[in-house]
Amino acid sequence: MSEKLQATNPLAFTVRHDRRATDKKTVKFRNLLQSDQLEFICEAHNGLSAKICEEAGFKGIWASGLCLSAQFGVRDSNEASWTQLMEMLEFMSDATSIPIMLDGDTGYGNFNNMRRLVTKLEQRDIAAVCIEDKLFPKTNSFIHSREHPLADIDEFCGKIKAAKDAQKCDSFSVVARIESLIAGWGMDEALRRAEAYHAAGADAILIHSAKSKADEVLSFKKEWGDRGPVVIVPTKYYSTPTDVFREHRFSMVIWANHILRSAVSAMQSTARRIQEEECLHSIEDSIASVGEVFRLQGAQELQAAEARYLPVSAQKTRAIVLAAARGSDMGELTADRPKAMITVRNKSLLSHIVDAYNAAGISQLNVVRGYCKDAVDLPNINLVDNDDYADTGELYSLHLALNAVTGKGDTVISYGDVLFRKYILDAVLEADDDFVIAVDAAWRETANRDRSADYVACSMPNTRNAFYRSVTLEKMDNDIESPHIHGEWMGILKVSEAAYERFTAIVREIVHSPQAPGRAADMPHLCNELIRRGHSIRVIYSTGNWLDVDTVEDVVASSSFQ
Ligand code: SPV
Ligand code: MG
Repeated sequence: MSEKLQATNPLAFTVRHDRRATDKKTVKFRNLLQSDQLEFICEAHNGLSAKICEEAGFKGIWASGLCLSAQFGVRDSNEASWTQLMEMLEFMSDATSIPIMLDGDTGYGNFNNMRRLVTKLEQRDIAAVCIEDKLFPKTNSFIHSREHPLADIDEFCGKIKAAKDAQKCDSFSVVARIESLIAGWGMDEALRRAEAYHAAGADAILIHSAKSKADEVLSFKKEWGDRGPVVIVPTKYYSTPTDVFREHRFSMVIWANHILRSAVSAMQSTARRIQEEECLHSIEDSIASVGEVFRLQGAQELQAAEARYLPVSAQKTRAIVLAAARGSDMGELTADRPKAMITVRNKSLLSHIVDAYNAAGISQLNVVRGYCKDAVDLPNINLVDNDDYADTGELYSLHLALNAVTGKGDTVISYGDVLFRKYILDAVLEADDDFVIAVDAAWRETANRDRSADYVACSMPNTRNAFYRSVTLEKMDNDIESPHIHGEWMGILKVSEAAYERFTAIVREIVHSPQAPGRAADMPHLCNELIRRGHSIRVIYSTGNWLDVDTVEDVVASSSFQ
C-alpha cells in the first residue's frame, strides 16, 4: 500500500500502521494543548463533518456530545450509548488525519468504565478525552435543568487517575472539565477543583461558562495563571474578540457546535423548499453537487485502487444486454413486461444476468429496452431505449447500445433472456482474440428442430484436440444440416477493445444498409458478416450450463437453474 493511496483516501478506509512519533494524533493533540499560541479545534459529529473540518484547516476536532447525540436524533443526556458513540468516532477517526478529542461527558460510569473508555478510544486512534465533573446521566450545560449536580471531587480525581493509568500511549490526553460555574458554585470552588484535577494528572483544564460575557472564564484564567493549559468553549460569550483569549494566554478554543447547527439550517431550508415546490430547480445550484459528495468520500482513490488491484479484464469490460423484445411465445407472462423482466426464482431474468456480470467484475451494464420499457427498472444499469423495437431487429438495438457505451475496454454482448453461469463468462473474458463466442457442444441434448436455435459450424468439433487449438466459427444458422452442426451459440459475443471501432462501423453499416435485412438484422447475421469480411471469431466450447428462455417450458426449466 503506497503512502499516496492512503493520503488520498481519507474517508473510504484507513490502513493502520506504525507512524513516526511526531505524526501520531496523540502527539499532535498534546502539542496543541501545550503550544504557546492560541489553538482552535472544531466540532464534528460524523465522518463527513470531520473531514470537512480537516479540509477547512482545523488542527483538531471536538467530538461534541451534544452534536453526536443530535445527529442520532436523541438528547444530550446520555441517551445514545457510549458504544454507539464509539462506532461513529471510528468513522471520524478513519476519515481524518487530525487528532480528535472526545467529549466524554462523565466517562459513562465510574473509574472502571473510564479505564475501559480510554482503552477503546486508543484502539480507535482518538487522541484525547474530556470528562466533566457532573453525575451520570448528565444534562447539557446550557439546559436550565433544575440543577446540575456536581461529582464529588475525590471521586472525580480517582476517575482522572484511572484514565491516566489506563492509557497505553504516553501522549494520550485527559482534559478535566469544571462545571462549578455552570452549577452556580462560584469561582473558589472552580479553582479548588482545578487544583485537585491538575494534581490528579489532568493534562489540561476546561473551564466552562454559560454567561454571555467572558468575565467568568477570564477571571478564572487570571487566578489560575499558567499552571497548566486551559481550554474554553465560547458558545455563549461568542461576542468576545478572539484576541482577548489570546491576551489571557488560553491554550485552546473549542468551536463546539457550529458545524451541526449550520447543517441543521441548510437541511431545514432545503427540505422545506423541495416539499413546497415539488421540484428541484431552485435548490440544485445552491447545494453541494453529487460530485462533491463523491470527492469527500474519496471516490477517486477507489478508482485508482481498482486500476491497481482489480484484474484488467474485469475493470475495463463493459456489457451490453439486448432486452428490447417482448417474447411473444410467453403469452400472458409478457403481457405487461418484456421477457427479460419475468420472474424466475424470486427475481427477474435480467437481475440474474446482472448478478452474473457483476460476479465476473463487470459493472458497466448497458441494457437495451423497448417493449414495456418502464418495466425495466433495475438499479445500477445504463438504460438504452429502442423505441422502434417493433420494427427493428437485434442489431439495431446493439447499434443504439454501442453509441451509448462509455469508456474504453472489451465489450461483452448477450441477450436479456439467456442465463449462463459465471465460468462461461470467465472463459470468454480470458480469451484475448478480437471476437469470441461461447458455444454449447452438448447441443444435441436440447436439440429440437422446431425450436429456432443459432447452430454453428466451426473449424473443428469439440474434441480433445480442440482444447489445444484455436477453434474458429465458420457459420451460424438455424438451418445447418445436423451432421455439420458443432454446437449451439449461447448468445454471448465478446469484442476486444482493439476491434471495437471496426465492429461498431460494421454494425452501423448493416443497420443503415438499404438492402435486407438492414434494420431487421439479427446477431447471427452479424457473425456471418464478420466472417465474410475476413474477421476470425474464436469459439470457446462448453457443455450445458446456460439456458435460452424462449417459452413457458423454458421458464419452468429455469426455476431449477441454480
Ligand atoms: C458539547 O459540545 O457537547 C459540550 C459543550 O459539552 S456544551 O454543549 O457547551 O456543553
Ligand atoms: Mg457535551
